[in-house]
Amino acid sequence: LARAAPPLENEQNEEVRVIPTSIHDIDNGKILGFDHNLSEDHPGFKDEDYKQRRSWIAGLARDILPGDEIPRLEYRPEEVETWAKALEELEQLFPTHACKEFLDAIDKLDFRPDVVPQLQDVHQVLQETSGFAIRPVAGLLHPRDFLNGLAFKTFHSTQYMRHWSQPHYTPEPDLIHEIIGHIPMLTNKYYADMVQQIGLASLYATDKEIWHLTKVYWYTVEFGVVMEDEEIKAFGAGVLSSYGELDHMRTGNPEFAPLDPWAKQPKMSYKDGFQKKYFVLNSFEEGSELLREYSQTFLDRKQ
Ligand code: NLE
Ligand code: FE2
Repeated sequence: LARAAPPLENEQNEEVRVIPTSIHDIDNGKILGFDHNLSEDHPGFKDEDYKQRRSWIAGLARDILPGDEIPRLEYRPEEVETWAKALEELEQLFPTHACKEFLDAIDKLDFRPDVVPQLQDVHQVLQETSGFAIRPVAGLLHPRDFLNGLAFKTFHSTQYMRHWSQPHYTPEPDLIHEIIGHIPMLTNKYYADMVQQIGLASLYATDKEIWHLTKVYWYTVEFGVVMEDEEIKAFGAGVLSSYGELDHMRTGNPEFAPLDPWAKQPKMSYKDGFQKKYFVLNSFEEGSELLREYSQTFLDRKQ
C-alpha cells in the first residue's frame, strides 16, 4: 500500500515539506478525529453494534488508492431508514432554503429514499460534470491532506451512516452529509472551481496558514450562504445536509456578513452546534473570482 513520502528534514532539523504534485502524493491515512473511538457526546457512543459497523466501513477506506473502484456497500435496514428520513425531511425545506444551483443539481441526481447512493456512482457523476473525484476516507483527515486533495479535484469522503437516533443533525461528516451536502454542489463548475482554488492555495501554505484556509473552507464549502433575489439561500454542505441547521439559518436569528477570505475568520469547531454567523456570497461566479484572486497570492510562491 503506497503512502505519501515522510517529510524530509533539513540541516536545522526543521521539517521540509514536499509539495504534492499529484493526488498519489496525498495520504488518506492520517485521521484526526471521528474514528470509531467515539466521544461520550456522540449519539452512537453506547451502541457497540454501531461502532463495529462503522469501523468496518472505515477500514475499507484505508486500502483505497486514488483511481481504485470504491467498494459498494449493502446498507442495513436501519441505515436505509436513516437515509430515507433525512432525505424526505430535507426535501421539504430545499425549495425555500437551498440555492438554485443546488436545486438544479439534486433534481438531476434523482436520489430515492429507498436506495442509499453508492460513492462509486456519485463519483462517476462528478467525473462527467465538474471532473471531481471521490476518494473514501476513514474519518476526519488532517486539514492539509484534505485541502491538498481539493487542489487535485479530489474530495475525500466518509462512507458510514450517522447514528439512526439523530437523522436531523450530526456534528461530524457522514455519508448523508457527503451525498446530500457535497455531491450536488460539486457538479456545478463555478462552485467546483471555487473549491479547487482553496485547495491550490493550501499546497503552498505554511502550517499556520493551513488553519486559516480551513476556516475559509469551513465558512464557504461547509457553511456558506448565497444571496439570491434578495433572499439568503444555503449552499454550504453542513447546512444542506442538516434539517436542524437549515431551519436554524432561517429562524434562529444568526448573523450574516460578506465573505472576506483575507480577514481573520471566527473560531470554528465541530462541537459548537449550529453556526452563529454565516458568510454570504453574491454568486458563485463572484465567489470563484474572489477565491481565485486570494489563492493567487499563494500560487505566486511557486518557483
Ligand atoms: N451538521 C451536519 C449534518 O448534520 O449533516 C454535518 C456537518 C459536518 C461538517
Ligand atoms: Fe463536509
